[in-house]
Amino acid sequence: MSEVLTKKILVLGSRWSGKSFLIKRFEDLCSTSKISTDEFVCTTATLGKTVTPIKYKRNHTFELHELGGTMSCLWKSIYTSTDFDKILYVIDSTQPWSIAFSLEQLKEITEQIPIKHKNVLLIFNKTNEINSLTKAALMELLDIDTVWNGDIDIIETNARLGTNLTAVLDWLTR
Ligand SMILES: Nc1nc2c(ncn2[C@@H]2O[C@H](COP(=O)(O)OP(=O)(O)OP(=O)(O)O)[C@@H](O)[C@H]2O)c(=O)[nH]1
Ligand SMILES: [Mg+2]
Repeated sequence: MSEVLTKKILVLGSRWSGKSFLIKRFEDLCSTSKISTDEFVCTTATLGKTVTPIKYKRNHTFELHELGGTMSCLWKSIYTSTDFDKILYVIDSTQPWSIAFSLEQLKEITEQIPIKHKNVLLIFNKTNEINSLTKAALMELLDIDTVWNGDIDIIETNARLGTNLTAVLDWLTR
């Protein structure tokens, strides 16, 4: 019987970007294989860290470690003291003013811990909202091609509508 290894996933991103909402959606998807998009989901700002275990398909288990955006001054003590397999970095596509700072922060983090770029996923969340920027506009704004040499995976999601959630889970299994 093959052994099921639990991957530790660090979930970061500015406050209000949708980390907790996405995690709630992943939990629902993994436990019931469907999500109810008309259900009202309430999240509150995450203070410190939350750890959510999820089991995906038959043989993938993940621990999602979310660090709340309001406590970003404490992030370093956490991400440097634990080994994470992958990082999900959530960006709010409706808030272009917070994005440049977010990306600088992510770059700094990836220089401080031994994680390969292929294990970092940028999530453009809240896409398809009336005030969201397109992927092309975000990539230009973030200068992705220069800063990351095009060497970073990006998935657009909408936690409210449930768009591309399985694409993120599949990325985690790689
Ligand atoms: N319209 C829309 N709203 C979203 C989406 N994802 C999250 N939200 C909303 O954005 C708000 C913040 O979501 P959270 O998941 O609490 O944000 P967070 O990143 O965990 O925030 P912190 O814990 O403070 O760092 C909530 O009101 C969510 O309902 C989305 O895809 N579309
Ligand atoms: Mg949160």
